[in-house]
Formats: sequence, structure tokens, C-alpha cells
Amino acid sequence: MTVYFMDGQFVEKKHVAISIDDRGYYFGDGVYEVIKVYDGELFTSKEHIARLFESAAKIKLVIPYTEAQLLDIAQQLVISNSISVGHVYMQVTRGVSPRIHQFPDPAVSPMVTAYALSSARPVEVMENGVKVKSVVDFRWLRCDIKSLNLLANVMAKQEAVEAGCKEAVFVRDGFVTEGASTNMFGVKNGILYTHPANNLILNGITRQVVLRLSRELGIAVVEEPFTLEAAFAMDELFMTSTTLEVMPIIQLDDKTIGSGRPGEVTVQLQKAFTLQIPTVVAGS
Ligand code: PSZ
Repeated sequence: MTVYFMDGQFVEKKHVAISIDDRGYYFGDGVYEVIKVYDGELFTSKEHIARLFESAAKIKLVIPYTEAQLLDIAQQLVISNSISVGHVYMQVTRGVSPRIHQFPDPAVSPMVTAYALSSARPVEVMENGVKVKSVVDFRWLRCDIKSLNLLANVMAKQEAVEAGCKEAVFVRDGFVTEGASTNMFGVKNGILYTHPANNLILNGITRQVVLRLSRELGIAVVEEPFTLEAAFAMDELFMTSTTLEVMPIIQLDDKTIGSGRPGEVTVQLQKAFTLQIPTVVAGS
């Protein structure tokens, strides 16, 4: 039996029913998070839940729970669904109200839904690396908000997948911002480059873990945008996300990156990242 969380209650998946008037459905008017589960433990959950509250505040949405309560809901979902390795998805919309653009007045209570699913670590892919495709970043200017509005990301990812690629690399004004659902990193002459955490990217939790690990390992980090041309010439490229962890990139468009194999610094960071997760699942 699959247990979901919806509007204050744990319910069997088949009994979950969301109103057509949910503002998430009409406008994507809400925010969300994905938290990885390793060996039944939530990974960097405080950071993810803190970011959910930050995203909500940026769209003037007040979550009707405390951070501790949301963490507890996530933990209960992991337990009741017997998740060992997987992820928890949580979303909050502005609630249910007849379709008008402006916020409902009087306000309605936000709709909180969540579930936990089993999902394997992409171990084999992480060893070999993936191809990615550059696409124009035509998103809005608040990419720092983890909003449910993902149409541009969906279009970009589809374009990449149709080209046989794992991910789309967004390029704005000639500069690489991030992936459709990942943060992008390059390594040149031993220096790690990534876009600064501003309004043009989501400040990934995995990105932040990787930056901390880099500093601990003595790898020089430059948080500055790099161009698509510079990306082609990097010794190494990789991307990060909650589910992809540290994912090597071996080809960008029609150009091989470095040797065409996962790079040295990438592998070093992959290993350091793996040491952060419970050892029982680190090998799987
Ligand atoms: O399951 C998946 O494929 C996931 S789970 C989380 C993501 C993908 N992506 C989050 C994300 C994103 O949506 C954008 C636009 N940029 C960067 C990221 C990476 O953020 P973290 O590391 O917090 O998952």
C-alpha cells in the first residue's frame, strides 16, 4: 500500500484527489522540494526544507507547518512506505480557489502534498558519464525559486532527450547558467568553475555540498559564469542534483569533453560525495 500525504492527512495513494481549482494546477502557483533517501535516512533534509520555506516566502506563500513538522511528515512517509533508497517529493500550492490570477481574498489555506518513492542511485551512469545538449535559457528571471512552473525546463529536457542526451544545458546571453534540473560545473587547469548563486540559477543543495567538499579538498573554486565556448574547452564538466549526485559529462553538443571519460577532479568529488552518504548504500 502506497501512502501519500495530502492536506494534513496520510492517505492511500488511490484516495488522493486534488481539486481542479488547485492553484498549482491552474498556474503552477506553488513550490516544491525533492529530498534523497539513503538507507532510510533523509539526506540534507534541513537544507531542503529550509529552501522550501525560502522559495515559499519569495512567492509570498505561508506554509501552514513548521520546518520540524514537514521533516516529520517526510520521515513518516519514508517509514510507512518502507523506503531504503529513494526520494521524498513535497509541494505546497497557494490552495484551492476559483481561477483568478491574483491571490484569493480572503486567503485560502495552502495545499501541502508529499510522497516517498524508491529510486536507485544512477551508479552505472555515474561511472561512464553522459551527453548533454545546450539550449537557450528562455526562463524567467527568478530561477532561484524552486517553483512548480517548469514549462521551460520541461521543453528543454525534452529537446535534450530527443537528441539522445541526458540533460539540457541552459545558455543565457552566451553564458552557461545551469541544467534543466541540475547545476553545471567545469574544471579547467584544476580550478572548479560554476555559476554564482543568484537569480539566474537554483542554488542546488548538492551544489552546496560539492562546493564545501571542494574547499575541504583544497580544490580552488571560482563562482563565476562561464561561456558555452569555455564549456567546450573545459578539461572536465559535470552536473549535480539530488538524484544525479555528481554526474560526469563526457560530451556537450557534438564536442567531446576532455578525454571523453569522467575527469580526475570529477571522480575525486564523486568519491568525496559518496563518503557523505550511509556506507551500506554507497556501493550500490
Ligand atoms: O529527480 C530528479 O531528476 C531531480 S531531483 C532534483 C532535481 C532533479 N533538480 C533540482 C535542480 C533544479 O530543478 C534546477 C533547475 N537546478 C538545479 C537543481 C539541483 O538542485 P539540488 O541539488 O538541490 O537537487
